[in-house]
Amino acid sequence: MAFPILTAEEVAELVHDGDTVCVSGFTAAGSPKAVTEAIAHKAEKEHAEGKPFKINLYSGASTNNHADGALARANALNHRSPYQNTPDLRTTINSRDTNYFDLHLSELAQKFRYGALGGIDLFIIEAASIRDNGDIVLGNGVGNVPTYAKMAKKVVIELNSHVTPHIEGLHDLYLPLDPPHRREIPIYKPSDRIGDTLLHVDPSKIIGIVNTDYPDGVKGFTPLDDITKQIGANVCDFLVSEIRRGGIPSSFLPIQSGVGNVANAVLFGLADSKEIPPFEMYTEVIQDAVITLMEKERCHFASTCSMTLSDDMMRHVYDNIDFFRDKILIRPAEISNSPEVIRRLGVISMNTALEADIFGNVNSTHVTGTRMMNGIGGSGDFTRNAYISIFTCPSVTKGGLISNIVPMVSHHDHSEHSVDIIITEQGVADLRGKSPIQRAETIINNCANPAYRELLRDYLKLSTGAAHTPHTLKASLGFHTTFLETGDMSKTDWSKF
Ligand code: 0RQ
Repeated sequence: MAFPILTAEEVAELVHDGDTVCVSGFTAAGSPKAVTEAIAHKAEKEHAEGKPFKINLYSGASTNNHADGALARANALNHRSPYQNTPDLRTTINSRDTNYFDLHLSELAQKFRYGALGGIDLFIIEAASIRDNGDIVLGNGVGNVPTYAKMAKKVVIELNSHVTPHIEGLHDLYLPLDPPHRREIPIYKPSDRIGDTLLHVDPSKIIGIVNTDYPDGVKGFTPLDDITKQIGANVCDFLVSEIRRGGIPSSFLPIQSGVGNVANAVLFGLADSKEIPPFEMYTEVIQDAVITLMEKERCHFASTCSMTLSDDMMRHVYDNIDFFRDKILIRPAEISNSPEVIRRLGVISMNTALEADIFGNVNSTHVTGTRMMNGIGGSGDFTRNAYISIFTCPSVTKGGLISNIVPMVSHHDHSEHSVDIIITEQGVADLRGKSPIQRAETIINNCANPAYRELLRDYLKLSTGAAHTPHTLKASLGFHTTFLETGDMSKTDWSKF
């Protein structure tokens, strides 16, 4: 069956106010680029005529400027899940023009299959190639593709000639059964292949193909600064000390690493360490550093949900795809982030906090407890189930006006029960086996910036009477309220609370 060739605008005409649209990919990798932009233009036209037009958009993680960016600028998003990192969408989320459902990434596909989120009107898939029977070679990211393909009423393919068709074979697509029939996901090491390389789509649902030629548009990294390098070095020192004392097997364990400059610094630190053997990753995103480490034979395998690589690095991988063919598997988000598999493999998780409190709770999402930054992403999937869960952040932000170690986090994403280790450029706080007051002493002494240590110690002294966790509720958000009033947390005066 030859599928009709459509323009993005022709597809957009089939989308109506209130429709639920799902997209392939995970981060900018593998997310569609043309149809979403055409839907945004349609929304602008409808709004200009005084007509309502908003869609519900579901993805694997964040998308890109062509999807989240364009649709947010057109104020065309009603519901959005599970993750985003686009400035324009951040604005419509915080103005409450978009209803954002911030969710653990492993859970969205099953929430759809369990019927919690309604049906899917249109599914847009970015593909490297398509066969007449509807079999598709996906692009650089998978996300929730198998579930969306199964449930969608209509499917459109964005056939992106920028993605090499030789990517075929890197994907491993697997759809678990739903309870009460679910069995274990049979992954016993990161490189276990359990599913199909091709996505099978019922050809009768495919309305056509839109031809595109776009890179994913992932930006390269800024050079590492002294703070990120020191955080990376502290993570490596911690992991080496764990290997030495037998806490981590000498053969090492698979690692998960979040996104951003700190994550890159940590990976390069691991690569340089003489005592850490070549390692495997069981993670959701691989960044440029992983490719470099594979070529240096420091990382020998990565199970991921996407290759979120800068455009130059992506081209390098395409040009050398046979080298990477047995080193990378790209899986659906509910498999890459499966709590069951993460727990079984003993994954060491490394994610970034906006702020952590002295008792070990972490806020990854809300600036001063109210404004959404990005979302929880996969950090909770990994943290809660990790062999050792690590959070990193600089000790201060905005030139020291904000302490990232606070008396009480202003929003809770990861609780004291899930967070094992906190690391800043100041040092390492190992929270395992410690009571709240012991954790507070360790975090203040080892991780807080010296400029804030006395203030944090003085906060603990405010607590009188019997208290397992010595909070003083009326002062617990004193750092944040002082920052909102004066723009400087270090001006906190406990006598005022
Ligand atoms: O602001 O952009 O104005 O400079 O937050 O902070 O230090 O650049 O760190 O880019 O690694 O992001 C937690 C947001 C960190 C990210 C978070 C300000 C700071 C800066 C960014 P500017 P940095 P990063 C894998 C796992 C949740 C999802 C996750 C994140 C900006 O890592 O979204 O882990 N994590 N997913 O100045 C006010 C504070 C602040 C603060 C930093 N305490 N108060 N502002 N900033 N701390 C990926 C996926 O799941 C797909």
